This record gives sequence, structure tokens and C-alpha cells, in this order.
Amino acid sequence: MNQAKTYYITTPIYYPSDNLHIGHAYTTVAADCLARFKRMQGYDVFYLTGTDEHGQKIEKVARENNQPTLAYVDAIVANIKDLWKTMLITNNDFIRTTEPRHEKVVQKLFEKVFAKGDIYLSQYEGWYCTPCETFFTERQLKEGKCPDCEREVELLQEESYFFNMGKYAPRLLEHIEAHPDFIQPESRRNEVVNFIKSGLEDLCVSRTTFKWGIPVPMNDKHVVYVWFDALINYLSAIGYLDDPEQFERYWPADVHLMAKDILRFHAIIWPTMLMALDLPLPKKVFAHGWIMLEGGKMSKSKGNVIDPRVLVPKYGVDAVRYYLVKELNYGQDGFYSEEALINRINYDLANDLGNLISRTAAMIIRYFDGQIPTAGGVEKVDEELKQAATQAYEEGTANLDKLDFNAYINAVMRLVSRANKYIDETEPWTLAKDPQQRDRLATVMYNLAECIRIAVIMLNPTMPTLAERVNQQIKFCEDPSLLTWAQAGQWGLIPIGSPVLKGEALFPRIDNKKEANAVTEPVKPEKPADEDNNYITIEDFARLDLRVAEVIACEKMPKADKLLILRLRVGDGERTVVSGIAQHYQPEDLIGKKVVLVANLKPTKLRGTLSEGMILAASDEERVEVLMVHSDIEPGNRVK
Ligand code: ME8
Repeated sequence: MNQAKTYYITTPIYYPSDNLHIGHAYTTVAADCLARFKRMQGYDVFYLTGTDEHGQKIEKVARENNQPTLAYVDAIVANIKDLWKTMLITNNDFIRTTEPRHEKVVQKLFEKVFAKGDIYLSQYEGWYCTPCETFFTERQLKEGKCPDCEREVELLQEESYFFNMGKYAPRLLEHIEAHPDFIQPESRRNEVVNFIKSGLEDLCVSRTTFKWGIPVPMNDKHVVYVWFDALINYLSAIGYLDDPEQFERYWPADVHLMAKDILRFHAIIWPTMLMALDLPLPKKVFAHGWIMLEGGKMSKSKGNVIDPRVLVPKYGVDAVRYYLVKELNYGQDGFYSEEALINRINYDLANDLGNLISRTAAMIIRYFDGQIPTAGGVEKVDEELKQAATQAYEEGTANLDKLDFNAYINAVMRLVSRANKYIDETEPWTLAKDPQQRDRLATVMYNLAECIRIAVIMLNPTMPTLAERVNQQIKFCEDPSLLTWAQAGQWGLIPIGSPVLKGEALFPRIDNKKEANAVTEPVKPEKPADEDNNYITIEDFARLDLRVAEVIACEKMPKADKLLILRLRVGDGERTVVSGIAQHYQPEDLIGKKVVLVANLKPTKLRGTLSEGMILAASDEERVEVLMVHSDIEPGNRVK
């Protein structure tokens, strides 16, 4: 029998010291997107998440809440499980490190490494950061504080077991060198390599000054260091002791996904532990960036967290997941704001995707009695559209495989934009007036329905309820739960005659002001409009040369956080414009859009780049919205 290829993906097991926030949701949703993608490709996927329940930090917070430690943790774990249910996370298992199935594996492996001579008893003297559960040497501290979270550290002097980590450093460096994919993104790999080269000290792997942990098997005065305990979850959950067959099937893991804060534990401590255990190393350790708030990193201890359980009922699970998956550029940090979330919903989902679907459905209902028509002869513009679909599939697949979630979403949304443009180019409303053009109209409708089918399949890992909802309006498949990824790579699969029905708007537009609960006072003029002071004449206005311009390229100005460099098509010519909107738009948000250009503004150099005009935008204290032209009016036309 042909066994499906396996794919084992993990998130970090989160500390249940408090409820989780949108940063944790990012990792779990991104991993879920990957798990669903791989399942759609036919892989036998094991997706693991869970909670890291031991250690001084958890013991302390439970005590502060006057609760027995396990009772405290139980309540939070119930919330975490509920959160993942709300976010439609398809984890195959949820491991808690307080479960016996995990504890016995940790004890067994501790003993194994001890018996091998790689764990030995000695005396620890050094610094410890409890919130990070990390040991530091004097020289690693930053002005006497934790170099990671910058909080107070405490001096520990206690008997400890040590793991002979330094011994494995040369082998680890060789492994990293030989497997360029092992630590990703590349910039992070270099950091890890430098850290190892600066010298690995042996790692303290037991504690004696508190009790909330797994007892060291040969000496119950000690509990196992929480990271040595936690990392082993990746083995215990897939049955290292209890189900060797399953263990063999899934280990080594294909990807451990996390943020950069805990990369070192996964890229240094974990592989050296596995080497000591004679087990193969995971294929990839991937560290994404952080979701930040304006005031800095979001963290439970800073109390500035965003609870996804509030966002999902407000905006819908598909939209929140879409926002998260798109939010972080490859390996980089990003900023969360509710306004940005609403913008994604309004621009990407309501305007681009939602409109494409509702316009297409309405036209098929109007022109073809609500049935997908048969496509006829192919014109150049149809070929271009098909080409865009192929490109979306190829780029989307490649980017998901390299965990560039943002680029995957952009690849799909480029197809959506291309399809919207195709409507403007083919003008179905004009074709509909001419009975001779009936076949051509049928082809256009068919092609649009195909693009929708392909985009929806590709968005399925991100937006798990979308396919079902679209299928109720444009029936593009028999059963959305059986969609395969490969179906997005093929043109022509939508069944002819399939019904198309009018439905609710898939993504209603959100009133940004209302949602942000902004209290806006009506603007009162300081004094009554005075003809002489406030009015300009029509001739004055006519001096302004305002033009529709299409953004054909856009990039961030190097070393300037506010500036974007836009390349615009205006009629037959092109212009470069520098605009201070980088904090409100990503370059890819603008590419393909039509904006309004002040074309006769005197050119000026900004940071060395000649800016030939200015684009118009509306703004209030927080927001900037570039004015756009959404119809098929050609670039170069006047705005008057
Ligand atoms: O470190 N942006 O647990 P933890 C992006 N128990 N991701 C974020 C984030 C943010 N602002 N905040 C948290 C632990 N995360 C250990 C892990 S694994 C064997 C043990 C995500 O609750 C991100 O994945 O502090 C980060 O690495 C993880 O939560 C840290 O979770």
C-alpha cells in the first residue's frame, strides 16, 4: 500500500501563566494554515500544540492568585483550548506537560542522558530570569538585567545537574552548515551560529529551590529544568514510549514554528539534547517576528495584550485569521492595530475579494439564469488571466512551503485583483447588450468563476469557512471539505451548469469610526464662510492638474520608516513619487491601484529621490487613506 507522506508541525507549548493573546494566536494560526495546506496536498499531518506547565514562574503566579498550582493552570488551559476552538485550529493533539504520558518520558530521557555521562552533578552559581525561565552568566546580562526581557534577575547558588551541551557544539555547527534549511529565516541562522561560536557553556538542567516540576529520577531533591522538560513534549506527544510505531512515523518533525524569542532554545539546546539521545534532528526550526503594539512588544506581563476572543465575534474568524496570516512580513516584526485589521477587511476582503464574488454572481444570475455557462474561444486577455492563475498557484505554493505566509497571501490576492481588472477590461455589461457577443460573455463569466474557485481553494488553509460560504453562492465544488490543493493548479474544473445564487455579502464593510468608538465632533468653521477669504475661483482650481495614475511599482525608501517610493503610470508616461504613507500602507497594498496625482507640482528631491508630484490622501489624527479610483477610468485621465 502506498503510505501518505507525513508532515509533523509544532507550535511552542505556551505558558499557562495567563490567558493567551494575539501573538500566540499568530503562531498557532500560521501553523494551522500550514497544517491545512499540507493536508490538502495529501500529507498525513500531525499538528501539535499544548501548554508548558511547570517551573518557578507558574508556581509563583498560582501562589499570587491563592490557588493550588494545578487548579490555577487547569482553568487557563481550558481557556486556551476554547480559544483554539474559536479560531478553528485543527491540532491533532494538545499536550500538557503535567500529563503522566509526558512526565514519564522526561524522566526516562533524563536518565538516559545521565547514564551516557552527558549529565553530571555540580554546583550552579549564576543568574536566573524567572519570567524567561533562563540562566545567564554575568557577562550575558545587560546592565545587570535580563538581556531578553530587561527585567530583574536573581542570583542562584544551588546544587544542580548539568548537561554537557558544549561537547556537541562542533557537531551542531557542522549540522547547521550541512543543512541550510535547518534554521530559518537565514538572518536568524547567522545569529545562532555566532552565538554557538562565542562558546557554549554546559547547561544547568535541574533546580532545587522550588518543587513545581518533574522530579529528577535519581535524586528527588531536584526537579528537571523547565526547558529540558518542555522541549521533550515534541517527542512525548507522538508516543516516544507508548506508541513507537507512531513515533517512527512522525519523527523527526518537519517544522518547529515559534517567534524569535525562543529560537535559541530550539536551535541550540534542543538539537544538542537530541544528539545526546541519538535521535535525528528536526528538519526545520522557523522563527517568525513579533507582533508589536505601538508601545512595544505585547506581553502578558506588560498587561498590554489583545485578546483574539474579543476580535473573532466582532469580525469573524476568517477575517481575523486572514489578517494574522498576512500581517508579518517574512521573518520581520509587524504592528497590530484594530484599524489595520479593519482596513484589511475593508480593502482586501470586502472590496477586492467580496466584490469580485458578488459582481460575478450577480452577472451570472442576470445573464445566464444563475448557471455557470460553457466557455468558448480564448482571447489574449483570457490567456493573461489564466497565466495570472497559474502564477498565483505556483507562487502561493512555493511561498507556503518556505513559510512566507505574507507572500502566499499576496500571490492569491494578486489573482483577485487581476480578475477584478479583467471585469473592467472585458466590460460584460457592454457584451450583454449585443446578442452576437453571447458566447464571449459566457467565456468571461466562466473565466471569472474559475478564478474565484482557484482563489478560494488557495485561501482555504487561511479562511476555513470561506469555501463553504462561497459555495452557497457560486457552487464551484461538490464538497468544500474535500478540496485538494492540486485543484487550484488546474484550470477548468468548475462544473458547467452549476447553480449561482444571490447571497449575503461575504465580508460586509466595517465602519472604522464606529468600531473604534471614536467620538467625533462635527467640525465647526471658526467664522462664517466669507466670500473674499475662503472661496477660490474655478480658474484657480483649474490651475491644479489632477490625474488618475496607476501604481505599477512601490517600495519602502531605505532607512526611512515613513516614506514609500511609488512608480506611477500616467497616460503614456511614468512618474516617480515619494509619499509619506509607509506607516499606513505596505507597498503591495498599492500596486495595481489607481490613485490621484497632483501632476503639476514642482518636482523636488526627497532623501535623494526626485519626487515628481504628490498623491492625494484623506487623513485624520491617526489614519491616512489614499484616495483611489475604483472604476475602469484609464490612468492619465483628469480629475476635476
Ligand atoms: O516561550 N508576537 O511560552 P510563551 C508573535 N513555554 N508571537 C508571539 C508573541 C508576539 N507578540 N507573543 C508570544 C514559551 N508569541 C515556552 C515555550 S516550547 C518547548 C516552550 C508566541 O507562552 C511565539 O510563538 O512565552 C513565541 O515564541 C511564543 O508565543 C512564546 O510563548
